[in-house]
Amino acid sequence: MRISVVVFVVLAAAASRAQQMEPIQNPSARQGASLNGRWQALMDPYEAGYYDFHLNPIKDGGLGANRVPANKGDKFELVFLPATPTLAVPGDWNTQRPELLWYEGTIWYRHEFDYAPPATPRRQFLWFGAANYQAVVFVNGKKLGQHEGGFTPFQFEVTGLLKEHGNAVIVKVDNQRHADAVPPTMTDWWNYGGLTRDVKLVDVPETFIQDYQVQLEKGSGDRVAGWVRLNGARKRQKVAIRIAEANASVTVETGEDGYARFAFPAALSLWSPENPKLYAVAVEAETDRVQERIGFRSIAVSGTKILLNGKPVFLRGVAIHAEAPFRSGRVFSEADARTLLGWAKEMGCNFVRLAHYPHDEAMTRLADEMGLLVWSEIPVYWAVQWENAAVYARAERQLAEMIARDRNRASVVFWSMANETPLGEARTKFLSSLAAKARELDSTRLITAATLPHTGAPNTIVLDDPLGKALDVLGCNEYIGWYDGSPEKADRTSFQNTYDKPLVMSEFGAEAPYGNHGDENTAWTEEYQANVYRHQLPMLQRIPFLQGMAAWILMDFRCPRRFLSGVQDYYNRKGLLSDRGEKKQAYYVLRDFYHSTVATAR
Ligand code: GCB
Repeated sequence: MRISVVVFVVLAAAASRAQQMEPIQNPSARQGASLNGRWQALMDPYEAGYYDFHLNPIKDGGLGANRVPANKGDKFELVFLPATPTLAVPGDWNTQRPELLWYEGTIWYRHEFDYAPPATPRRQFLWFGAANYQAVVFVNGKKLGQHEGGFTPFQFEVTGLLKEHGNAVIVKVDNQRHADAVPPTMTDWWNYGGLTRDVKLVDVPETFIQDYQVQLEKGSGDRVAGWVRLNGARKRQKVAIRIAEANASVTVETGEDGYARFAFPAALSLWSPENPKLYAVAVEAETDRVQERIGFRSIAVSGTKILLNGKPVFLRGVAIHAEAPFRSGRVFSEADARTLLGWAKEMGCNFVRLAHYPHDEAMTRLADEMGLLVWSEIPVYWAVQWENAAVYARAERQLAEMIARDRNRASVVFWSMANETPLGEARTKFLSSLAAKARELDSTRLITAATLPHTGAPNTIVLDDPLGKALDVLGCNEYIGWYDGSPEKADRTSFQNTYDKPLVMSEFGAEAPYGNHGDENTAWTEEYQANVYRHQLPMLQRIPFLQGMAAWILMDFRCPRRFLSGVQDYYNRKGLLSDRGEKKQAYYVLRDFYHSTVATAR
C-alpha cells in the first residue's frame, strides 16, 4: 500500500512537470539524442484523429493516444501501423510528396525511440526547432501540451515519462492559415508545413543552466555583461562565466530564484564582418556546465549613423527567405545556410535581412562565423488583427522566443517587429508595445521594422510613419521601377526623414525569371531587372541618412500568389539568383556596386 502511494506521488510530480516551459539555451551543446529521421506521417484534413463526429475532442487524445491493436477483433481506426508511410524530419511535408505540395491542414507524425536511463538522476526535455504552425505533442500516449508559431523552438519536459525501449512521440502539426494568427492568411511566401527543423531529446542535470546572456555591456567595448538562470531544486549556486582565451572570468551566486547578473572586464578582439572572432565561453554552475562560441561587438546609433564597435558602418545587404537552394522547400541544414550566406558574401554583402520570420538557427550561427550582420524578424506581416489581444500575445510570444534563441549571436544586430503594416492607431500601438517588449528582453540590440514609403511633395518620399518614434533604425521598402513607376523615376526621387534616425532601405527590386531576355524596357526580363538596379543604386547613394540596404531578394522563392504562367508559375522571381543558383544580370550590377569603394568606404 505504502509503495503504491509513493509511486503515485512520483508519477504525479513527473506529470505536473510535463509541460511546455521557457526556452533551454543552446540545446545542441547538451547531452541527449537527435530524433531526426523518418517519422510515420498520416494526413488528416478533417482532423478526425482529434475530434469525434460531433466535433468534440476525442477524450484520450485520438491518434495521440498511441493505441496498438492487441487482439484480432480490435477495430480501432485511429492507430499508426507498420504500413503507415513516413516523412523525413526535419523537413516540410510539401516538398516530400507531390500530393502534399499545396496541402494546408493536419498531419500526424509518430516516431519511436529508445532511451537508456542515466545512472544519476537527470531531466529530459523534448525539443523542437520549429513546427509550422500549431503542434500538439504526445509522449507515450500522454498529451504534453501545444505550441503555436511556425518558426521558433519549443520544448516540453518528459522527465519520468520515458522507458528504455519503444518510446513513442506523436505530434499533430496543423498549418492551416487563420486571420487571427501570426502571420495572418495573406503572405507572400509558401506555407510550408510540418516538423521543419531538428527534433532532439535534451538530457540535463536535475538543476541545470536553463538560459544565459553573455554580451558586451551596452555602451562598452571592454566589459562583458549578462545574466544566468538555473532551473531545478538547487537554485542557489556559484556560477562562473569564463572566456579562457581572453583570460577573463567572473563568479557570481544565484539567488532564491536561480538568477544572477554579472559584469566583468575583458580585453577582447571585437567581432565584425572583417573580423568575425568568436570565443569559447563556458558557463559553469555547481551542477551543470555549458559552452559555446560567442562573439563580442557593440551596436548603437548616433543621430543618423549606425555604429558598430563605435565606428560608422554601412550595411551592404540582401534579403533572404528560408527557401532551400536547389532542392526547394524550407531551409533546415547547415549546408542550405552555407549556400545562401555564401552567395551573399560572394556578392559583397556584410549584412543579411532574414525575411520575414526567424530562420533556422544554422543561419544565425553561420552568420556569426562568416561575419554577416543580421536583421531578424517576426512574422507580423501586412494586415494582422491589431485590435485582437490574443493576436498581440501570439506576436509577443514569437518575439520572446526569437530573442531567447539568438540572444548570444554577435551577428544579430536588429530585431524587426514587422513588415509593411498599414498605418493606423491600433497598429502603431501594437507595434510600439512589441518594440518596448523587445527592449525589455534585450537592451543590447537595435529595434527596427520595415515600413511603407509615403509620398510627400512631387518626387519626394517622406519617412514620417508614427511608428518611427518607437524604432532605433527606420526600415523602408520601396519598389520604384517595379510597383511604382518606371526605373527612371528613381532618378527624380529624393527622400526626406522626419526623424533624426538612420534609414535602412529594407527592400527594393524587380522581377525576372532567369534566362528571360529582352530590352531594358520590357518587364519580366533580366535586362529590365538589371536596369531597375542601375537606377536604384545612384538614388540610394543620394540619401544622406541611408546607412544600409537589403535588396529584395537573394534567390527566387515559392509563392502561391504569383500566378503568371510561364513567368512566375507560383514563384516570386525577384531573386538575384534563381532557385537553381543561376545568377541574373542584376546580381552583377549589385555585386559590382557592393565591391566598389563607393559602397565599402561609405
Ligand atoms: C514586399 C514584401 C515582400 C514581397 C515583396 C514582393 O514588399 O515585403 O514580402 O515578397 O514585396 O515581391 O512584392
